[in-house]
Amino acid sequence: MDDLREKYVSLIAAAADETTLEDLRVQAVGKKGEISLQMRSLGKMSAEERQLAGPKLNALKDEINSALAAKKTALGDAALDERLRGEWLDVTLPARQRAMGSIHPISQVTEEVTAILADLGFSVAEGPQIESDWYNFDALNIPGHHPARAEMDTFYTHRAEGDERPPHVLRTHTSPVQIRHMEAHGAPCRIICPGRVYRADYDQTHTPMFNQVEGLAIDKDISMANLKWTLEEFFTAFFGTNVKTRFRASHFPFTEPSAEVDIQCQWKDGSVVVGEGDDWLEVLGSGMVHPKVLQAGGIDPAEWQGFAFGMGIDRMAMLKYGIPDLRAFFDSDLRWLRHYGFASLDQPNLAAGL
Ligand code: 2NM
Repeated sequence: MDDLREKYVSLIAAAADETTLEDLRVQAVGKKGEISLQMRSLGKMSAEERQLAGPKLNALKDEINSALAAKKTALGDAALDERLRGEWLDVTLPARQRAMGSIHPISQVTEEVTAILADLGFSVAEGPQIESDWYNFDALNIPGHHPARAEMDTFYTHRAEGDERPPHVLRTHTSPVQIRHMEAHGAPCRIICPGRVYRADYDQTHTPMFNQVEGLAIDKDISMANLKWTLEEFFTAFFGTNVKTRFRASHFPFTEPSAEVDIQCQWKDGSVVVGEGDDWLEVLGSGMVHPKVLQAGGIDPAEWQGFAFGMGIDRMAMLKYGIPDLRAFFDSDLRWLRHYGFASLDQPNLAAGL
């Protein structure tokens, strides 16, 4: 028995893995194991011999079983330690480099303009980019023969052969959204309509698609004074400095009276600085909404009046961020986007001073 004990204790101690250990278990205390065979031989012994050998064999069996269990635990712990060493992760290491996009200046400036005008009580309205000619022209007091239709270099869609209805157009301004809003919600109203507009024109300062924001405020006592204050608040917030404005009498079919608005600026080594100097830069068209336009929107011009304005987002972005070429906005040149783009986690808000 002592030989058996010594043999198995040292074999178990030396076992390097769980398979070896299991083999040892079968060999020692399995059904046909050495110790089990010894136990079976107890039956052939005399009563005295059995009384002596029985408890010793049982004790040996217990001892080997607990040696097996202890070794099994030790092997498991070692395996776990080994795995933890292999799978160890340093969470303080810097993260892997990731390709990061940037916010396009047009998106950035649209958000900035929206934030400022939202703070002044305007909410955003949107509408289709493909419009009927009624919403794009007629409702805005631009009849079929009006030169503005030609001036606007409109993109027309095709009608099926034999379909005599006037073709749809790619909207040339976002004003149709305002007509739709008047129809749906009536007066009073304060909305801005940012979005893409289309004109068949392409040179240094024109692209066939560009972005516009138009504003509309309708109430019982709205005047040009409200328009002037709103725009001056807007420019001052947008450019982050006091900006003088100049209103010049102008003409649009959809407003009467109409004004083009210039902002104070100065030319410094070939680029323009807003808010200082005594030059002027035209940035916006505006006026009091024409009674016929209110009527087209289902609003009674005897009861209500309103101001409207429209400006180019792309141009405002160029002015604020010193971007020289309009066409580069739509080239999808990654170097340009990285240079002029904005961090996605650095979005404008009024509390941060935009
Ligand atoms: C401009 C200039 C002047 C304008 C008018 C309207 C509407 F639909 F309310 F009549 N929306 N926008 C407007 C007026 C737009 O853009 C240069």
